[in-house]
Amino acid sequence: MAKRPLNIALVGYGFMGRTHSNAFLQARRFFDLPFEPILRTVVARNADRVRAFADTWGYQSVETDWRAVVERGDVDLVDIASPNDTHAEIAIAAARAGKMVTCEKPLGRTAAEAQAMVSAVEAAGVANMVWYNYRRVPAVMLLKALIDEGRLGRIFHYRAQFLQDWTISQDLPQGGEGLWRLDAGVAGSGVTGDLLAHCIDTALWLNGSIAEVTAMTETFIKQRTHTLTGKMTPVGIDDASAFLGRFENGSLALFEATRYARGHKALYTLEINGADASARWDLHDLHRLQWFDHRDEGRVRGWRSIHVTDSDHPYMKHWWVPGLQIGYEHTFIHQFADFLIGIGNHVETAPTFRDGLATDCVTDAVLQSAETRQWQAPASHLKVT
Ligand code: SOE
Repeated sequence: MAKRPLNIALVGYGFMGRTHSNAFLQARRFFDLPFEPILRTVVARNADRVRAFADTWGYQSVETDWRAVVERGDVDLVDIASPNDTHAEIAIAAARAGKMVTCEKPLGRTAAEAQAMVSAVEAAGVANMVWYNYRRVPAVMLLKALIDEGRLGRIFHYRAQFLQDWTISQDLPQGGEGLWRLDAGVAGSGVTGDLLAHCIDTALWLNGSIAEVTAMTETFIKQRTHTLTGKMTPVGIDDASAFLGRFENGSLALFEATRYARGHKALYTLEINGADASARWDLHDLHRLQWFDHRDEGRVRGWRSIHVTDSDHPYMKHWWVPGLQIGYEHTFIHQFADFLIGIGNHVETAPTFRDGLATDCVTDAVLQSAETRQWQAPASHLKVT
C-alpha cells in the first residue's frame, strides 16, 4: 500500500543538516515507516551553497529565507538544523503554521527561549522532537532497559564527561559559518549548551531529574578575531564547564565538558554505579556496554564488555547480521524512524521539546551557579519522558 508522503523542509546545511538528511533518506530503507519521507526543500542563506547541498542530497527545491517555507502548503515537517539563535523564531512560526517541528540541540539558548518553543508546539498540538541523538545508540538504549528493569539497584553515582580539543588554538576566529559555536550571541553558551547538554539529556532520561548543582566554568582564550567583522572581540562562551550535583533519587552527579582536553575529539563517556551493578559507556567505542554485576558468582565476577550487535539488542535486528556494528549516523536514523512510527501510533517521541526544556533548565542553573558561586536548583523540575 502506498504510504502517506511526509514533506520535509530542512533549515540549515551544516554538519547537522547532513546527519538529518542522511536519516531522512535511510530510515525508510531499514524501518517499516507509516510515511514516505520526501525531501521537499532546504533553506540556507548562501544561495550557491544551498543549491549544491540540495543537489548532493536530493532536495527538490531551495530557499534562502526560512519564512518562505514555514507556511507552505506542501511542507509537513520543519526540521531546524541551523545555528542556535534561529531555533526559537523558526520553531514558533512553524508550530503556529501547524507544522511538525524537529530541532537540533540545545532547544533554546536559554530555558526562557525553550519555554516559548514548548508553549508554541503544545498550543498548536504539533508533533515535536529535539535531536539528542545519543539516546539512540543501541548500547545506551540497552543500558536504559537494564536500569528500568531495576538491575542496578539503588543508584549512588552518575558521572559523565564530554571531551574535545578543537578550539585550543588562539588563532581560531569566532563567528560565521562553522565557527558560530564560539560566538556567545549565536550559540547562547559554549560547551555547557553544546556538549554538557548531551550529558544532561542522557542523564535525565536514565537517572531522573537533577535537584541542584554547583558549577564552575572557564574561558581560556579571552578574545578572538570575529569572522564577520575582522575585529578582535571578547569571547563570551565557556570553554570548559563542570558541575557537582544531586539527583532527585539521592544519587550524586559529577559532570564535565571541555574543548581543551588535548587528544580527545568527541569522548563522551558515562558511568552509573548502583548497589547491585555498574555500567560504563564510551562514544569512541559506542557499540560496547561495559557491565559489572555484583550478583555474579565471586570466582568469575568482573567487568564484561557487551558487544551490542546481536539481533535481540535495541535496533540491531534492522541492520546487518549479529556481530557487525553500526555507528554515529545510525543514531539519527533511529531517532527519525522512532519519530515517524510514534506519529503513526499517536504517541509522542522523546526527547520532546518539553524534555529539551528540562535540559535547558539544568544548563541555565549550571551557568548561574558558575557565575554566583552558589548552589542552584534548576528552574523547574519537569517530567522527562
Ligand atoms: C561540537 O563539536 C559537536 O558537533 C556538537 O555540536 C554535537 O552535538 C556533538 O554530538 C559533537 O560535537
